[in-house]
Amino acid sequence: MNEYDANPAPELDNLILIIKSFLEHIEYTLGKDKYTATRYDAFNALAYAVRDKLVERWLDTQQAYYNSDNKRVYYISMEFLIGRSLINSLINLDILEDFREAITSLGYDFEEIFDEEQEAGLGNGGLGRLAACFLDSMATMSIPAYGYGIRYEYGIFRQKIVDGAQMELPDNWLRYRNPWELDRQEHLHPVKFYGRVLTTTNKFGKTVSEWVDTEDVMAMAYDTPIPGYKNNSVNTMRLWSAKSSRDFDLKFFNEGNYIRAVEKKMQTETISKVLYPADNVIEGKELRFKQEYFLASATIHDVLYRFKKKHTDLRLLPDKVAIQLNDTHPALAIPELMRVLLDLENVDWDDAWQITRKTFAYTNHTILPEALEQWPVWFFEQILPRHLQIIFDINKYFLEEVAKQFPGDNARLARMSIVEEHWERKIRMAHLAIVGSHSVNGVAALHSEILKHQLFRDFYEMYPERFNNKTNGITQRRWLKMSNPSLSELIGEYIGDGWVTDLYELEKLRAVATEPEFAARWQAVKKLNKEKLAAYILKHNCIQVNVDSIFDCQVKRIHEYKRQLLNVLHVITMYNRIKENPAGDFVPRTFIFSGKAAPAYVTAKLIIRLINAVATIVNNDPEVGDRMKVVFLANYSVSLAEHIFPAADLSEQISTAGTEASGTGNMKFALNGSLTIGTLDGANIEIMEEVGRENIFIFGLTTDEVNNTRNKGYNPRDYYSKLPALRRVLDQIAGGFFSPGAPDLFRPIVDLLLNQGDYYMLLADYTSYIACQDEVSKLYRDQNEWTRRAILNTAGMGKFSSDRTIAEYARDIWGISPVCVKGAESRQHGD
Ligand code: T68
Repeated sequence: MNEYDANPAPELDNLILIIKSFLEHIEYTLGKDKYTATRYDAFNALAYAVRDKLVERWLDTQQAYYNSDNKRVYYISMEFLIGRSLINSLINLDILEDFREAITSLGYDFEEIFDEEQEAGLGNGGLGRLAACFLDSMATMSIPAYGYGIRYEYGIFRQKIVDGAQMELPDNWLRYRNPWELDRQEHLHPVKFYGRVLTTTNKFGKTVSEWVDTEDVMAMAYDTPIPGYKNNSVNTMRLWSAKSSRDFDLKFFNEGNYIRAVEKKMQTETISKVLYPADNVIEGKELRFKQEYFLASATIHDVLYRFKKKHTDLRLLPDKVAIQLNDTHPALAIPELMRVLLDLENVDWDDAWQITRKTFAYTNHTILPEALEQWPVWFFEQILPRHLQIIFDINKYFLEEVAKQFPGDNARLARMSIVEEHWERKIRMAHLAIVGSHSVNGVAALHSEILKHQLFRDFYEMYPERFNNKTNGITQRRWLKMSNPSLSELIGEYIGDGWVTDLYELEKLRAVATEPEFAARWQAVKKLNKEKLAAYILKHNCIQVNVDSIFDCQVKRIHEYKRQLLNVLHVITMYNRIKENPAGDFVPRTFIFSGKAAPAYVTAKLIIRLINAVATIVNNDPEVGDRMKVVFLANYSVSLAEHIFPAADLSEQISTAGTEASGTGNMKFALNGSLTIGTLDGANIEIMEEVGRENIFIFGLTTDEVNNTRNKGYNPRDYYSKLPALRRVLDQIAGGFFSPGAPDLFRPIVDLLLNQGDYYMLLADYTSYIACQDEVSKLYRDQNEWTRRAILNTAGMGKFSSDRTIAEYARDIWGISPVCVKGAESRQHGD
């Protein structure tokens, strides 16, 4: 072969193919030409060109799963907080640079096109984002997995700040189009509601139940491909959308009242309209209950449909199917599987129960009482009457078991019952989930211990083998490689790219943490990222921040237990110190807050107003200058988070010990080289273990101390009397210093702390928090030492890859091994 025989420029061929695909989508998919195509059209054409690439691998993957007949896992979640998909897909398919070159050659600004993508905000916070990280990890690890959820028409609301207060706007994310999804008109399942149960005896003398006179809603599937990182695997996220049934149409439209019929049709379709916007609280609304059953039922039918393509014996189900419940929200899948097995498949109770228990596993994400689901029995009576019978039967057999193991312990029976009998009768969904699963896990070591020894203590005594821990993780593909390209490149230069699929590789950074050139470049990257965030802040908040100040960030949902208010107490303390000593030498800080409050959560919304009110006073005080700025970034979302983490110096993880199940933002910050100031709560403890006690700022009461202090009788007023600096801050808030036009505006906040018991113990932790913040400032003066510790933080993040978490789920809970997918080359060669 001579040089003329070889393809002269395969790269060029490739570019031409990309350009061709892009232009064809502009013309044939979107019906535009170069004169009429907008930037948004360019985004869509690009997304379709990428989707074409995904689809080829997707089909191969699904075929490989079918052929291998390995066990599969179904991750059912009411939330998937996916964020944007374009860059992530380009990275995972390893075609980012080719596409960048091709699209840039057409005269487009690649970054501007990315920014056109609407993000899929189908989640509230940690729980929904965890589900999205898990999808990425499962695909990357070639695990035969499916994410099942709801295709909400409206995702998490968009937050605007108007006069310092949160305003909610609808997130109509599907208004234009969603280029990533494929509608599967053929995958329709009827989901039944209401009706009554007919009980008869069949010819063998067996009691049979039939759920009749139901109102059916159709669940229609929309599939989104989830690519693994450079491995040819593409998994599926299947989201259900509610459509009224044809039967429904016939019944109501034939009645002749056309408008009324259309109205009713719209009503049934509201099931998948909107995501409930509360994080860590449950609003006991009927629509939410219906959403949960809608997801559970459609998914169970789909799972069984797929299982039956290959198998007939339902007793094999647990060998072929694992179902992971993302909190109790989809736990109605347990009685639904029982119902299908008992009533439709004629399986007897004992077998059905064995199958069900071996198939399900439950993850708990919170111990806050207001977030534990309990549905009124009368909801079931009206909406799911057959499920109520089944749950009562499950409970009956379960309590018999309890009574056998703990004879005469009636208090225990009442505590453990799936049915709460006090006041209004309710079904305790967590108890149902524990009893109906073979595995119950918490999401960080401390949290899992609290489950075993406090929240679910009785259950742990009875079923110790069911309880286990799976410390959360995050995907480094999105939270480092994609969102922090400069740092990724720097790391790559020194230790290679192994960390992208094996995060423990970051340990190699320890060896270069003090190498001057590496450290200097590390600092330069951080500065660059801070400059980018500063530009964002200037554009959106009209605040000029000092990029040499500490970027001190607390970004997460606004919740009392997360204690944004404690952070505000520090902000005001620092402000007062500057005012008392204007010529003092202060280490400058930029306090960055971002996060949404549930629309009905009055205190959380007031905290947002307080942050903005404090910002107004501090930022406009000439005496303060650029030593201190307070910024509230509106509309916290996955895309905004991707800007913030790379630019942060300090990560605020300051929840009351024992309240934050894990936290995952803590991991994203540390991965991007921020130092953490935190309590011994959730995964902070494990972060401390991994990065070293000397490389993290720990303060505050421990979980035991919190409990003891509470039991002894905590009096927040003691702190108010004892601590003049704290007293001054609280008096300023209560007295209208930050709300000159409305002096009583923030009084309720101080009232919570001083007169209503300060449930989350901010005042008890104030002194140690402020002292710890002083340590932070002191260290920041020593940039070399700060940088060394920042590098050691990144280096210690290996454990917090969601790949590790998923490997543990797969091994300990699911019993699933990977199914590798051959690449396109081998497909062409037919092997
Ligand atoms: C979070 N929970 C935990 N709940 O708060 C956090 N709740 O510590 C943990 O890291 C994360 O889960 C992942 O495990 C939530 O995010 C919710 O969003 C939620 C939504 C609806 C109802 C109740």
